[in-house]
Amino acid sequence: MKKIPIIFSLIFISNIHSQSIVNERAKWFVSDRFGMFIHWGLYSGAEGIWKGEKVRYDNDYAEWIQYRNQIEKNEYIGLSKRLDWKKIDPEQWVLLAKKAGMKYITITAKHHDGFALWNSKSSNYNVYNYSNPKRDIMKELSEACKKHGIKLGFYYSHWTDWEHQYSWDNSKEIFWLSSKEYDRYWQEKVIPQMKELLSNYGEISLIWFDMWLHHDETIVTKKQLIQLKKLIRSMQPNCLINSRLGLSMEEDADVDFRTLGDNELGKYKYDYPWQTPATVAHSWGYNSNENKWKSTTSILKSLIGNVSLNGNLMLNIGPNSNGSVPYEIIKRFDETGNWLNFYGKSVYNSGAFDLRNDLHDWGLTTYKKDKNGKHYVFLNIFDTNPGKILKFTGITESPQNVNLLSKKSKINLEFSFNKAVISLKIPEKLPDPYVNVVELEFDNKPEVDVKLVAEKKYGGRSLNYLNTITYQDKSLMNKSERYGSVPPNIEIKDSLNMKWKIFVDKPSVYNLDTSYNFQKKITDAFLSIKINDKYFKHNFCYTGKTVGEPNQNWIIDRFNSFRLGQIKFEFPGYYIIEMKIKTNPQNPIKWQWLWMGKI
Ligand code: FHN
Repeated sequence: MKKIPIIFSLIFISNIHSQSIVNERAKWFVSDRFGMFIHWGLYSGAEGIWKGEKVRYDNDYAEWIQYRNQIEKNEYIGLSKRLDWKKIDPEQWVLLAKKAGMKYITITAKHHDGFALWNSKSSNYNVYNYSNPKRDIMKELSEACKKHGIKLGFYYSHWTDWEHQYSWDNSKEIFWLSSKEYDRYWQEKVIPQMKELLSNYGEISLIWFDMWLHHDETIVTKKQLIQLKKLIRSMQPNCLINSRLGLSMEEDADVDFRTLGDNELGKYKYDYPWQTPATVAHSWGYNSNENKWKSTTSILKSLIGNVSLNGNLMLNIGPNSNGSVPYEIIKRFDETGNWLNFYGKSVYNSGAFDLRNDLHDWGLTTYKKDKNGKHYVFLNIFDTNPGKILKFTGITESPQNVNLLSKKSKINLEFSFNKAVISLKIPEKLPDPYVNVVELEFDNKPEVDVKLVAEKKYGGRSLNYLNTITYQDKSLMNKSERYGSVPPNIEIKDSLNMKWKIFVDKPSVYNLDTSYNFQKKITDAFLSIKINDKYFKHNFCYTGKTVGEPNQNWIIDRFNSFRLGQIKFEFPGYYIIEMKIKTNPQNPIKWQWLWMGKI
């Protein structure tokens, strides 16, 4: 796949938070942050089981049952009789979204099975023809969304369609399909159906395509995708389009937001809009065998985690054959909505702060500027036992106010500020069982020092390859291996110099330890450290091997920790730690970290 530099045509510098590459259309999207995904269709009548057999394939995606269990079309359509048309009520889905604090809904108007959930004039294979009484689910949903102030988006499976004779049905590797035939499907079904969806259901906030490969790797041509995109732009200019159209954000600056992989949470901060589609358990469509429900805390952490990197979360429900959703979902959505009612400030209209989001170990930071021009940095505390004093490193000016948010009223917190560290006095009992939020209030956007390494909960600092003063390229690191028993490390075959910056807010003494793997017994490889005028030197020692997993007969390189000495900081202030590692290609070192443990 070719990489083309990003040239964004419509650039809007948001003054709400720090996300800078957002076009006019997508302003609402980066404010709303939290949406509902709905997977519902004929497959919901099967509920993950066909003729007594569970859906085949280990991912248990119940909406794939027609394809996985090789169900003939005429039998599959019979599932429409299992759908309980008296009970199915799309308004209930909208009310659930609202209660959960979600601001938009994306529904599978047509999933891969090719069955349209509206009265489609371009294909008989639609809900109107197979419901009793005749229903247009998209009409009902769009009306309910309008009534309750929720934005509506349509999921449309454009690439894959298991119904149309000339579409891609995931088995064309065996059964040949020409580009000309595929284009027939495109012009006969995709384009006319898209016209219907964009004409008959009022304002559509987004079209969510689901081609998880770049178009180069599929039968779809760029020309077809551009045709589709132009159609949407001409019929509903405000409607957003996601990157699973098949054109990446890099290739086409006119794509509005990037969709990460299924359940793939953000790892990096992006300045353009992006979103994770996620499930509460695993399957998207209702699966009666589902049993791995994510907790409310983990849902909140996923949402906050994405917002702390400028991202959105769209969380899925799979209603069953009578349109209702399991209690497990209702419970979690109630709890999430209840949390957002009180702490939603840190999520809605908020985004990434200017410090690294993994700087602190107590949780994650989000940021916003409110309507009155006040700036808020939110400390979303995931740690349920953060201790009496919680330290925030990196802001170099004192906040005007520090409040712990709570369901009753804000609790003003005592705090002290020392150049780059804000120390907050945390009450013995925290108000929230899921995630607690402290807001730091400033009149102006606070200045930061992005180079600092923060103190861990128990007073130590872990200095590694990724938090040095100069940015280090993560791709050069060895990833963890063997189920994580070999930790991530940087391999040094010659020499490497690293520098870190810390701020010590009180006189203190630290032990210095380092962890590495080294497989030579006699060597001149060494590590040296300089802090102020003090030097530490260490000759690398043989660390050997160890058994990776008891009784499983595999052996891994050992990473051991070695004490280098002690360092005393007599005065508060900024300090630079310089480390040099020297070896040669015959004696490579896999270095992990330098630990400064407060005594
Ligand atoms: O195959 C689909 C799957 O059924 C589901 O719709 C998800 C949602 O993101 N998208 C596809 C896989 O990535």
